[in-house]
Amino acid sequence: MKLYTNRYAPSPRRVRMYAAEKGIALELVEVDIAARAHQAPEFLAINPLGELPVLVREDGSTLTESLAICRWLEEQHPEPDLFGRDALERAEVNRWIDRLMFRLYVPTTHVFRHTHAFWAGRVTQLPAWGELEREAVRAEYAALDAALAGRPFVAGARFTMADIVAYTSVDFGKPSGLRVGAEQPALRRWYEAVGGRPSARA
Ligand SMILES: N[C@@H](CCC(=O)N[C@@H](CS)C(=O)NCC(=O)O)C(=O)O
Repeated sequence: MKLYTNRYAPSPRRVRMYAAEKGIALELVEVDIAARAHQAPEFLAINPLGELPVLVREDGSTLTESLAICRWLEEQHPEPDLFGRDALERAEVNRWIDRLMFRLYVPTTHVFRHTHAFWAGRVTQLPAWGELEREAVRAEYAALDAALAGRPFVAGARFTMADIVAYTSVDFGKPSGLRVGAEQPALRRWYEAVGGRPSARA
């Protein structure tokens, strides 16, 4: 299977990290966002939204949305389980995924889009909005720190998709100057532990 991806972007990274944890081999096709290759007619024919990632299945059909891709792969490759082994664990993993997508990932992308030089001239930037979103991200770091003080991983005792969503989002804060500080020791411990997994380099 082929994955249209970009090495710097957090959404395709979610899928690469997930696939690495599962041992699923994907043929990576790099799409250069900086060169606007994702807006070229050839790529828009694959995903009219002009977004990454896109999975191309063995039958040639395509699937977009990083979480839909991972959930589809999970059904084909149930082990090792990353979405929850029973109803209760699945609910907890999904609760964290939904929360983190809204309260961590999206605000982190807003900070990048509205305050970073990369997007200057590419989109209309509203720096004040970016700074407000920076505060939202910091608040979610503090909430994650509190949650992780009581358990090793985001959704409980073991590594799941919730950790992939959290890790790729926190890591994507770096270009915008967002950092996990010493005042958040549980978050820092978790961030370093997850960053040490081979899948973090995928
Ligand atoms: N909800 C989508 C988000 C996809 C998305 O926004 N991808 C970004 C990279 S992280 C993208 O392709 N951005 C191109 C652009 O904004 O022009 C997913 O999870 O796959």
